[in-house]
Amino acid sequence: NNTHESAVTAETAETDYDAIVVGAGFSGLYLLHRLRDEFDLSVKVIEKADDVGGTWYWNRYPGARCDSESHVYCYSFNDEILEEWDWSERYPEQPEVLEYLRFVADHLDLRRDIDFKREVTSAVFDEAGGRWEITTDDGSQETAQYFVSAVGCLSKPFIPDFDGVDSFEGDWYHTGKWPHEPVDFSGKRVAIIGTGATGIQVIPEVAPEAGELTVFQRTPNYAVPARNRPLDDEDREEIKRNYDEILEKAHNSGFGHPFEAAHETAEGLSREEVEELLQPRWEEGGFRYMLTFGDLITNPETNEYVSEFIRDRIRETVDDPELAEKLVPTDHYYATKRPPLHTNYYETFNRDNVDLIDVLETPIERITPEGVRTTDADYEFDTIIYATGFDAMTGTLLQMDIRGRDGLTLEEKWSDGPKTYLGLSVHGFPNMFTITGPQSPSVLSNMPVSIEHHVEWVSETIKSLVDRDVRLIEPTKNAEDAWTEHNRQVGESTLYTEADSWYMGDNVPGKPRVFTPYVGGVDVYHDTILEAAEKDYEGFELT
Ligand code: FAD
Ligand code: N01
Repeated sequence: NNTHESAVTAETAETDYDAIVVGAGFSGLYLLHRLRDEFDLSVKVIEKADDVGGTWYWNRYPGARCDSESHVYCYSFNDEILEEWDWSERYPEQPEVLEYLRFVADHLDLRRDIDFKREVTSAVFDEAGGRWEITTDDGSQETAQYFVSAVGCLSKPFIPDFDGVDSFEGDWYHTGKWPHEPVDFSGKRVAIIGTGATGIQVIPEVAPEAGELTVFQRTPNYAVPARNRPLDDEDREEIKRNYDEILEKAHNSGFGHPFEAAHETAEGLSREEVEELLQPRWEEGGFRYMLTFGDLITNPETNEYVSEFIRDRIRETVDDPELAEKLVPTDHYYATKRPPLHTNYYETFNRDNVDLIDVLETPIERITPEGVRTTDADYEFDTIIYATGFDAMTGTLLQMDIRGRDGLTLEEKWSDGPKTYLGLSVHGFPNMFTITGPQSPSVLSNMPVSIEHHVEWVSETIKSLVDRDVRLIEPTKNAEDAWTEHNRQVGESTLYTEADSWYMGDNVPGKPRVFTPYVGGVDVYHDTILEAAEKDYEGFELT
């Protein structure tokens, strides 16, 4: 038996709260409601921003918009909220999602238990007291029996370590920490570095306003048309009439969207037959295209067909054939890096004021006071936009100094990559839970669905343990090892591990190369965590 002998036999020491939650985005808001209003527990949420919203508070760049469809990019737990809130577009823009989360916070009277403008700097497990001590940037400390991280998977902006970033004399921004005031690009010489989901949204918005726009691309990306459109009353009524069914489908699907793959495989079909199946999905737009075939991420033959269809559309759209070839991805399978949706992305490269620099051919050497130096030339800019992504999935968690039993830091524990049980808990860190933690479906799903599954599981667990006077819950090392191994095996049975991506930690130099999200499917995963709870927390030690 590998389980840890609890050194603590005394009663749990007094605590300020039953639970302290870090973060007031989708996850933290719902946790607060569940723990406080459903289960009558004492909770404090600590949030470093000055408002709720998380992702939608920070990512205010032009063009920031959801890729999930609005009617499922929301909470499903409250009928009043579902009934009262009306979405204006198929994919909501950042201000609308932020407004929605503000509406939820007001509707459920959440703000009174959130401390804004406080950043958690450390969380230390006090073994003798069987409680967590949480310290914030103002030097104050509070204690709780449970410590729940709701800090998000994409909340630590990443800027490459170019020499001279701070020497740039113009204005510069990271998309994930965008100012609250509008940024004026009119007539300016603007650089955008990065062509991930963010770059692909911001580039078409900045191009018409800027004097000149230069895009620095390292890896060409496959983008599928979003085909956004306004929703009218008829659309909304239709959705609301069928809401129970739609949400039920989303919650029981592989990706948290209310649709599944239309066809099993493209293997054995002719190119013409495949194209006939892809074309209507392409016309519909959005993630439905990705789910034309069920074996997209396990079968290279299927994937090649689906990838080639996108490549052909890029070649059709971009007027200059040489430029088109630079935009055509060939180094990775479609969807093995997060697949973006676009509105006029490829079309933007037909504009006279837009240039593309291939930084694989001519890498960026440094940022200069005037602009960007590549191995080929010096470019001068008034503004640089870093659309260079995030230290994803583990970055924000590890930014807090989290210490478990025997003073072990989470950073030490995860030095070879994250190890968890069910993506929710870590051996050596009793009474700690991670919403959308590594090794859970999280970023491979429509996230509000995965967030609801986690929040419901964690809040019900805490409630049941408090009622039963259980002091500590901690996964066993065996259970953690087995989950980590399972996670690795499922990841390696797909094409994901062949691409350089932030799913694998490749974007941050020095990060261990491990496939981090769980790819077994939202539905399968949800059944797994429910079953563990039903079997009186199988894989956990309760003391
Ligand atoms: P977050 O929204 O990231 O909230 C975490 C909060 O924790 C933040 O407010 C942060 O300030 C706070 N915090 C972090 N560390 C600390 C600390 N130490 N102390 C105090 N506070 C702290 N997902 C989809 O499913 N569909 C989409 O279409 C989609 N679009 C996206 C678009 C963009 C631009 C980005 C960046 C992400 C997108 N996502 C999308 C993912 C998105 O992050 C999730 O859907 C969801 O918003 C995450 O909610 P969360 O509450 O878990 O985390
Ligand atoms: O970040 P990314 P993102 N030199 O890491 C490039 C969610 N999201 O902010 O591909 C030059 O994907 C890097 O190049 P390469 C979504 O989950 C959702 O765009 O590594 N370039 C890449 O092009 C998404 O996946 C939505 O070669 C460098 C770019 O910067 C996640 O957030 C919208 C570089 C970073 O792309 C992150 O997306 C937006 C360097 N040194 C975001 N380092 C929607 O749902 C990095 N790059 C709509």
